[in-house]
Amino acid sequence: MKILHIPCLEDNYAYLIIDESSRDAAVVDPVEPEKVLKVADENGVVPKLVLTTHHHWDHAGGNEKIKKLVPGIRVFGGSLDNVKGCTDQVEHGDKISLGNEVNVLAFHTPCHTKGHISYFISSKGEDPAVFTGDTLFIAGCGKFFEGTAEQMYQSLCKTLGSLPKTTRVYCGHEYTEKNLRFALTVEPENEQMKQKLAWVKHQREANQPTVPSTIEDEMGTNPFMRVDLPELQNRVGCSTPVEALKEIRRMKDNWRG
Ligand code: GBP
Ligand code: ZN
Repeated sequence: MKILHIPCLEDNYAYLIIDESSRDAAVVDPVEPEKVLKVADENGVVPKLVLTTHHHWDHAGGNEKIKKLVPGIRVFGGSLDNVKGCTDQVEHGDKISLGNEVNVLAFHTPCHTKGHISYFISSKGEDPAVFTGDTLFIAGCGKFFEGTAEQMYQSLCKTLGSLPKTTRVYCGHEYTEKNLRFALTVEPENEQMKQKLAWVKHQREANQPTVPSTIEDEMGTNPFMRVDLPELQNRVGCSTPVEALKEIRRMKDNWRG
């Protein structure tokens, strides 16, 4: 499979996923359908599926338009999330196939929104990929608009944290540089974070994305995924993973970097 980034709006990413054997394609959060369809056209594919991570307009706001531009396209989205233009509601564990070789598995990852879905994509002989919308960002996580720290802990550290370490992580926004600068205020001596920040600055200066990461990388550099570590809990004055997650989110919400 091939995965292409499509920068949209200020700092959003839509993605085009192509099954090369059948030339079938899916798009994740196509908020600017014309941009996405241009990339699809350049690659000789017409998308058959839309995978919507959550109901916010900067993710689902292009669904009605892409349905007009691509008649028959199916629009997937979380059943608890009131996704615009949704034709197929998905629940945790639902499977969708793309072409002959690509399988999509839906995971309910609530908290940023109630019905947020992350899509895990696999194809034989390749490292899998997960599209995490605004639940897991590279070195960060989404704001808790419609859920609790308990839910975010389950979504981030259990559901996404149990995926294979080599899983490539594709998130909904380019927030990595700011996230890592914040992360270093929590763990100033984390060498892996420092190295990643240097790479991220280099990428951004060259106008290149910092996505994808991997689950393994996130375990080393994402403070919100590191809350099981007692030393991190101590550092933020907490004694459980959920308390630490809540506290680090509160710190980030108040941080003016
Ligand atoms: C910044 O600090 O750089 N631009 C600001 C942050 C996701 S988008 C903007 C922000 O708050 N982003 C959201 C978030 O979760 N950020 C994580 C973080 O700052 O650590 N959105 O566009 C946001 O979800 C939205 C749309 C929100 C509709 C509510 C509704 Br309703
Ligand atoms: Zn959002």
